[in-house]
Amino acid sequence: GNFQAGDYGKLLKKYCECEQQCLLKLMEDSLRPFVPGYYGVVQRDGQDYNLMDDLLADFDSPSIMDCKMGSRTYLEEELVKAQERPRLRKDMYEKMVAVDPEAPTAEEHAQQAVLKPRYMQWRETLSSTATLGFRIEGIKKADGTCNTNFKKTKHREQVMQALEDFVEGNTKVLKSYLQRLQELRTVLEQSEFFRTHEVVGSSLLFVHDRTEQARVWMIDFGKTVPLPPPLVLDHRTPWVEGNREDGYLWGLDNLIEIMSAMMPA
Ligand code: 4IP
Ligand code: MN
Repeated sequence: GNFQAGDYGKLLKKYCECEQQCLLKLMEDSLRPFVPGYYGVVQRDGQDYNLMDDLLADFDSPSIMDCKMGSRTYLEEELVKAQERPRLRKDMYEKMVAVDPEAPTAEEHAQQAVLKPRYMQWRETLSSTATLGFRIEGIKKADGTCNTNFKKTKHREQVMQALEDFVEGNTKVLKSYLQRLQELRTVLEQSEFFRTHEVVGSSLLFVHDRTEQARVWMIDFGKTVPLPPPLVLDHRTPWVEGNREDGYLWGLDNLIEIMSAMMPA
């Protein structure tokens, strides 16, 4: 897999230069409290890893949720690649058919393959990514039960139901999450890093436990890339090819709105 156990409280994640560059910059940015601490590159059995904080270390049987943020989950360069040298993806065709045998077009059925942007866009419209600017990727509860079956969790009510199930009706936990998301939004709106990067495929990691400690961090920066200066993003303007917008803050606005609506009056 992508991870290997580090020393206590630390985590080794398979080296990715893009992620390293982001983590290095984030250590100097106002977003630092919202990302795992980064400690450089280490080697194990000839493989390089980024060493970072294990965000779960301080929790006792944590409940965990991964929300992938943004209205677009692939980099614009994937579109260019798919045009210039199209690569037929059998694996993505198979993942598509497994969810919905009707989803591929006649041509895609004939070639038993799809292009990556087509697959990614299909996933975006099947889930809440396209309509809400975020999607739930997975939830692991304190009792160990895991649910990654959110591919078709699309509508506001479905998302709310999944969030409801995640916090198990605990208003204190919900309130802590909401506060943390509001703080994060304020910091994002002022962050130099955020203004100058396209943030794609990055997740918010939600963690709470029965002590009702609840935190949120930004994770996964493998597709977070610097913009060519002087280009900056507001992360709310709708994406059109070339503008590089990622819909991250639009998604966060929607997530905050949905969680607020879950709070008792
Ligand atoms: C995955 O699809 C995710 O979108 C991955 O994105 C993506 O990786 C994979 O592309 C794609 O197959 P499912 O989640 O539907 O399985 P992420 O890493 O953000 O979760 P990258 O990062 O490469 O776009 P391929 O090309 O790695 O298979
Ligand atoms: Mn992720």
